Amino acid sequence: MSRKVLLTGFEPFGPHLVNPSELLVRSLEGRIVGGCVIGVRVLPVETRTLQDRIETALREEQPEFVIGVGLAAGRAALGVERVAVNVLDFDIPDAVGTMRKNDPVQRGGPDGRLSTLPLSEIVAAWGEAGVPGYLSESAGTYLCNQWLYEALALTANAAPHVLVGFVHLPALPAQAVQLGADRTPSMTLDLMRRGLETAIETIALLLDTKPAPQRPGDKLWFPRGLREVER
Ligand code: PCA
Repeated sequence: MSRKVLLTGFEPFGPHLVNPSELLVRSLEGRIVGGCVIGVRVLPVETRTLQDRIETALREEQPEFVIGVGLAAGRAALGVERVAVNVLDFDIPDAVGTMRKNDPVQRGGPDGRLSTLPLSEIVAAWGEAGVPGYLSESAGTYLCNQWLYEALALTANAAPHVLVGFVHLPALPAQAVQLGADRTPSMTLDLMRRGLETAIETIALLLDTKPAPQRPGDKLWFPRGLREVER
């Protein structure tokens, strides 16, 4: 049986007319990579609906792992994020005008949540594949950080286990031209795709060799996210 992976990208936001994360995940929709069938969602950059959209996608797809992808214009390479912080502090409003300053993602939640992807293995695999990529220590305090925090909260007690992580992308070459080539590093969509495929293959291989421990009787998707806790 093939594994299932969920990839999410984001719609364009702020000054950006395109979002490479949307183009990237759409280009992989329905494909099989590393024996994994890829399900895809593209999410609007809306803070109030983000948690619901992630939860719905997880319920519908029931993936073994999920990778969120977003644009971080100005970054020089792919960055797999180590941690999400319990902070929302926007520089610009979201796509529907909501601003959040010094707000928690989850009131009373832990200060940080750590990605459950095999981070060092992914970075090593990028190196071997010739894809520039690194381990990033901050996903920021905007929607991508919120995505990682919410997805980790929603899956914290999920059975079977779901691995969760986030990859930030640099700008596309055409965006670098628009934003100022002297100050905007860029990467082609093809190279980004090779990077994401490499990450998926690495995670799938790891799951093959080290399957997540299953607790007896754990058969169903069982989200115990923050809303379940609050109920
Ligand atoms: N990047 C933003 C949100 C959506 C996206 O693609 C971020 O880095 O938070």
